[in-house]
Amino acid sequence: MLSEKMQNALNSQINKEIYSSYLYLAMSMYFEAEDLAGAASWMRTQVLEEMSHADKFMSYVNERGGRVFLEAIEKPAVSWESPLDAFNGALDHERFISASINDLVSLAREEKDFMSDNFFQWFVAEQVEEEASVSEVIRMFKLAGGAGGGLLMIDRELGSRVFTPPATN
Ligand code: OFO
Repeated sequence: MLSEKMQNALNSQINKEIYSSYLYLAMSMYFEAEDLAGAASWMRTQVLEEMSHADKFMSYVNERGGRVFLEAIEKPAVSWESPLDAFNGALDHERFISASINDLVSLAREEKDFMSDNFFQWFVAEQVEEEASVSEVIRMFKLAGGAGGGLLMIDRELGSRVFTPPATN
C-alpha cells in the first residue's frame, strides 16, 4: 500500500512525464517548421518514450493499489532560437527530471518503502541515458557550427532514431 505522500509524489511525477512528452512534441513541431525533418522525428521518438515513462508510473501506482489522478498539463514553449537552443532546453529539462527522480528515491528511503525504491532504480538508470543522448546531440550541433551541410548531416543522423518500448519490468 502506498502512503498518501508517496501517491501524491507519484501523481506529480506522472504529470511531469506527460509534460515531458508534450514539451518534446512542441519541439518536434518547431523542427518541422524549420524544415529539419530528422530532428522533428527524433523528438517524436522522445514523445513516445516519455509517454512510456508516464505509463510505467501509472501501472505501478495501480499495481500498488493506489489511485492515479490526472492533472492539467502546462503549456510548453512554441519556439526556440535555434536547434541548439531547443536541445539545450531539452537537457535542462532532463536534469530537472533527474532531480525529481532523486527526490522520489529519497522519499521512498525516508518512508522505508523499498518496493518504490526498487521501482525507481529503473528511472535512475534511464536518466543517465536520457541526459547522455541529449548531450550527444548538443555535441554534434556544436561541432557542426549550427548551419550548412553539417546541419543537414546531423538532421539525417537524427532521423534514424527509432523508438524501442521499455521492457515491462
Ligand atoms: Fe526524459 O525522462 Fe522521462 O521525463
